[in-house]
Amino acid sequence: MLQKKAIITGVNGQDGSYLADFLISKGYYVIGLKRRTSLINTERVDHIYNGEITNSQFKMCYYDLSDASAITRLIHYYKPDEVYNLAAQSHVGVSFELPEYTSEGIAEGTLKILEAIRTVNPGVRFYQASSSEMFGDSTDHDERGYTESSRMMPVSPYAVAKLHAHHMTRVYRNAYGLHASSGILFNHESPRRGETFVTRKITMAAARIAQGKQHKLFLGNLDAKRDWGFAGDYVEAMWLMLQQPRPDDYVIATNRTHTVREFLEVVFDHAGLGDYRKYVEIDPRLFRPNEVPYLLGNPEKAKRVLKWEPRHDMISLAKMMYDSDFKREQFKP
Ligand code: NDP
Ligand code: GDR
Repeated sequence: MLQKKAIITGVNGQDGSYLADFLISKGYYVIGLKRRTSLINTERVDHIYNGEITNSQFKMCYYDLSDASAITRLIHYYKPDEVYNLAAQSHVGVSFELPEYTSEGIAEGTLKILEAIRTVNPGVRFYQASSSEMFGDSTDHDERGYTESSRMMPVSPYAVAKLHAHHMTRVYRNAYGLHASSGILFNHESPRRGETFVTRKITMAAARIAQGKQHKLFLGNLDAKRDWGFAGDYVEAMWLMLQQPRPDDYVIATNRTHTVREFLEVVFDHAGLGDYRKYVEIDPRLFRPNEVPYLLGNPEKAKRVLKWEPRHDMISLAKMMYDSDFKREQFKP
């Protein structure tokens, strides 16, 4: 059987690195796309890059969301079976400070890839990293949470751009018959999560506090509710979407929601630090101009069609992340 080939944009990111691990375990040849940075930041894929499989299953190439010719050339040259579009300025808070940059990368960058696929080879299967942020402050859900057809009311530049890319993916699917699917993924975290997202910020701080290296943790809104899952579980759902006979949109979530405060309580309790309020201070600068107050996803369709189930919940995830950060901190000066 011919070895399948996949392009992953944003391979250095949290999801890109887990997806590369997953696809390599399935026998794929992975072309991971990274942007140029002044310092090397391939830490999340170094275990692949430095491993023995590099030549037969993994290669990295330069790419930027703004460069249509680069993605066209890469699709033409490597002839991938699948393209996973994970690259983005993915921090919601930062998108209020960099709205044009965030929006152009996500909205126009996705369109450039769709156009490249349509032009070079419409048979390439495409995955778009859509987001639960697109629901914004919509209240169009029942007690089981948001579904694929719930009304979306984005409240940040990031989420508006993601909604643009989400609809563009649907338009290319319907207009040109592309096998283009969007995963509406709710928050997913891991020991590889970026250090400025709230879960990782909390687990890193608790690990440092437990080792006497830090005394305070500054946070913003503790009342926001999120449906948190494990990134390693979610990349499998991305792959499953592209293995279906027909493209479609799927909500990927755990169907449990918790406040930031509850995440804090689980981590500080697991760390043996007791009441988090001894360490946490609220910094008004960390509040956003607009906030998504509540997210709960109903992954019933993914369970039924993809046979996908999350393996981790918020509590096992929080403990996994804290334990990993505690170990990592022990090796730092
Ligand atoms: P990360 O921020 O960890 O990774 C994003 C990746 O995109 C990074 O490798 C980054 O490069 C790269 N990137 C950013 N801007 C550009 C650009 N202009 N050109 C090329 N590459 C770029 O995000 P996640 O892995 O957490 O998320 C993956 C995708 O899924 C994102 O699109 C995100 O918006 C979306 N998503 C994430 C969810 C989550 O909870 N994690 C939930 C729903 C959607 P560099 O490493 O150099 O910074
Ligand atoms: P989110 O994740 O905005 O949901 O986007 P984040 O972890 O940044 O925020 C979650 C909630 O925590 C509150 N919060 C803080 N957030 C950060 N980053 N830092 C803080 O100090 C802090 N204090 C409180 C936030 O206000 C928010 O309510 C993530 C990203 O991965 C997106 O790319 C993705 O699309 C969505 O999840 C689904």
